[in-house]
Amino acid sequence: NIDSAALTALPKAELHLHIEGTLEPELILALAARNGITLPFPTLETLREQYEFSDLQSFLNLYYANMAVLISEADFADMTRAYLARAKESGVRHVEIMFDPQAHVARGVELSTAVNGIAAALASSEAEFGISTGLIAAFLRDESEESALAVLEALLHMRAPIMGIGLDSAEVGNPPSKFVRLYQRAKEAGLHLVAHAGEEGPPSYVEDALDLLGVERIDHGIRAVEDKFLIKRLVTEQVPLTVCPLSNVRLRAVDTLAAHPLPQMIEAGLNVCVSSDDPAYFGGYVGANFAALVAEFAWDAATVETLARNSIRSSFASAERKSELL
Ligand code: ES4
Ligand code: ZN
Repeated sequence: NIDSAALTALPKAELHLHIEGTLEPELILALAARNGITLPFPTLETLREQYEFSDLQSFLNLYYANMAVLISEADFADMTRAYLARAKESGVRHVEIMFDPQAHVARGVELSTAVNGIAAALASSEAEFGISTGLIAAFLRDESEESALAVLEALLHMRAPIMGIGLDSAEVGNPPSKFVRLYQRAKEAGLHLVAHAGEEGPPSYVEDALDLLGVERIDHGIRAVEDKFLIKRLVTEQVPLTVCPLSNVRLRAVDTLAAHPLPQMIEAGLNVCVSSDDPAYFGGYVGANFAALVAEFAWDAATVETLARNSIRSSFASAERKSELL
């Protein structure tokens, strides 16, 4: 069994992280006070009582409600800096951060406020935290493709410093086929392509994200294990899967950590790595995800090293940065 200091010292890339999901309850209340916002759950005690989820949607409801405290560039910058400080404690050396532009625009917050606030914190990340960064605009799959296209055009027009696009929010009933034009446009613009698939949705969504959207990475992908032909393909193509064990437990995508498919995914030769998803909501950052896995499965150093190395290899970091971290 690898000890926690050795775990932290291993260079890791976090490839599946929603920055809005890093808002800790304390920061939510501090930002609410700063902005004069009254929340439905205005105390730490009542807010914390809401963090028990039955599925993805029950979490998304709270996640979107809590975003109401993000008003100014400083709010977005403070949230991002707080995440980077926590990520550093987990030994994260590179992060590709998703944000949900449509969720902020829908609340009347300017796109530039969200983008500039997050970008301001990312600009000093290497110097301040030793963490290289990239930004990914994630689109809400329960909204229309037209809405996503309009926001993507606005991001391109303002030359937002994004490296790619993603697809998140309520999966079932919102298949990849809904977003073919969005992904075509992003590819034309030279952006990297990722999408959530196979979190709650069926294995066919994973296949369609690859074939219809051309994604380079799958976020989650755990339900791929239900389809042996798909597993074979994902192994052959070494498609990166960003697996989030504590998220899957808390959103009831799996019954228990012991029942999580990650060990069988590793065994099958899939290119898996570990991320925290929405760490303020799911019980911890990357370090806590690794610690829970090591405790549950009694992994040796070699298994953990493979997962950490996979995360760096599967990142969109420069070849130079990758070789620094490998
Ligand atoms: C998300 Cl865990 C998860 N799944 C889908 N969409 C999301 N947005 C934020 N967290
Ligand atoms: Zn996610």
